[in-house]
Amino acid sequence: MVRQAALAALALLPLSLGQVTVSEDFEGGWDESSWPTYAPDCNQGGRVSLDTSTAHSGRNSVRVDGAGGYCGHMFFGTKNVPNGDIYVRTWLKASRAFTDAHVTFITMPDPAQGTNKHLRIGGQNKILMYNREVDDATLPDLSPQGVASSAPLPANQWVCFEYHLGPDGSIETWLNGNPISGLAVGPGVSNPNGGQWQRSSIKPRPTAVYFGWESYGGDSNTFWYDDIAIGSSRIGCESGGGSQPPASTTSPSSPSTTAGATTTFLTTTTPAPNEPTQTKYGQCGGNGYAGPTLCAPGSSCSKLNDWYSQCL
Ligand SMILES: [Ca+2]
Repeated sequence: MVRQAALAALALLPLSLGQVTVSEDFEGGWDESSWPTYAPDCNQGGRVSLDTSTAHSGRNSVRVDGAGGYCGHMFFGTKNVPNGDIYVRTWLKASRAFTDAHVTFITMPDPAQGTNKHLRIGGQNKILMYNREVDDATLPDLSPQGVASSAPLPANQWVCFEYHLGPDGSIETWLNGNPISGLAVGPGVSNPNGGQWQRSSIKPRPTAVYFGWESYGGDSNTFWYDDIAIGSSRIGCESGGGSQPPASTTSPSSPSTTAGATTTFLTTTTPAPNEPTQTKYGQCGGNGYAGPTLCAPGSSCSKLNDWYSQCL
């Protein structure tokens, strides 16, 4: 009853209040009491530290050095998550792109699955995916079509990663503000690559959100996190803490996304002097992408899916 009364009172508040419960840019340092480390099973080499040499906002971010092997895992995070809808926004930078191996960079204790079970966000088959620990289901299915419905996580650049977990079991995910179709399920959502996920009716109810690295094979990585915001409605990339993204020095010359343009997109143009180019293996196109679309000499822009083209 008390909780119902509190919720009723909350419902009377203007919408502008209470939507963002966490907003942290780490410019005041890393408060380990609010942002404790988390390694529930074992830790033999993972490390969390405040990094004053790279940041999305200001000078500071939190760096996680994750070792290979399961016991190399290490996270930091918060239990301050809202009831009901949970929206998480973080800016992050990964030092390496995903390989085919299964890894996690966000883990959430999820009592809906059972004791010490987690809802995980990570990668496999080189793309972003969700993993439900209790039955090892993935979203999307890791079929060729499922893999194509998600997107890789660009390496060596700050990206805005957002997701929504609804009390009805719905999931939504955005990368740099763009929805990823393969990383969405829920009532009214048609995801042809969500079959494995929807074989269970478990509705995730995470009690905490932890950011870091967990590897189930040999992959190691370093991640930086900055401008983390958690709330009960979508926060977006620019609000709720954090500054504007790095200004793009070129207007996007929009790779063709017309219907039926499914062939590999190749750019062989020689970059003009002073025109920014993307390094090999960096992102060079995709819906919503606003960075350099020309590739450094020796590589060319190859379309992997509608959301991601890479200099290869
Ligand atoms: Ca910062």
